[in-house]
Amino acid sequence: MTTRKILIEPDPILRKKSSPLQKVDDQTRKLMKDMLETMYKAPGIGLAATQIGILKRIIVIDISKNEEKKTPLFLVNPEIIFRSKNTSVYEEGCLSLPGQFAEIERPAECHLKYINFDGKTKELKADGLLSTCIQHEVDHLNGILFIDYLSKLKKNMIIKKLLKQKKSSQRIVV
Ligand code: GNR
Ligand code: NI
Repeated sequence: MTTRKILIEPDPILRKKSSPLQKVDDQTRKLMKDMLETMYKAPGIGLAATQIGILKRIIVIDISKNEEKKTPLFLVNPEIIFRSKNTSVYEEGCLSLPGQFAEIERPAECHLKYINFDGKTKELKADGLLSTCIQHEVDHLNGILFIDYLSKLKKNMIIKKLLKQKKSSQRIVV
């Protein structure tokens, strides 16, 4: 397995819409394993292919806390087929927005249709953190970041800060 580089906002690739896959083949499975390793290493609880610069509709998630009992989810072509009217608020972070956190309100429950690691069509009912994480990741596939739900002022402040961090890190010559 190989870990990949995670793109940081502002990056135009993070704003692109990803395309669905025709099938889950060995190359897809290799990519999903690399995504999972990249996510665990970061560490994060979810990762969209968009974040490593691959514009395909693939997500990996593992919200388990226990390091020993890993429960990875591989989601190909995820489609949210139900969103609850009631909402919940979570403090969200994003590996593409390092050091930035904000409370985001989203539908509390969602139902998902997707293709699993073995290429089978499945459905999943999610609530709590898993529901939030799924919605956060599906947003990535559509070029949306959680800062898009904040006021223009807050969003622009975060983007400015990240750009500054990027420029200063680029000045360091190894
Ligand atoms: O690691 C992550 N934590 C997190 C916390 C609350 C809501 C969403 C997330 S996803 C994030 C990893 C990430 O950036 N996925 O795209
Ligand atoms: Ni994210």
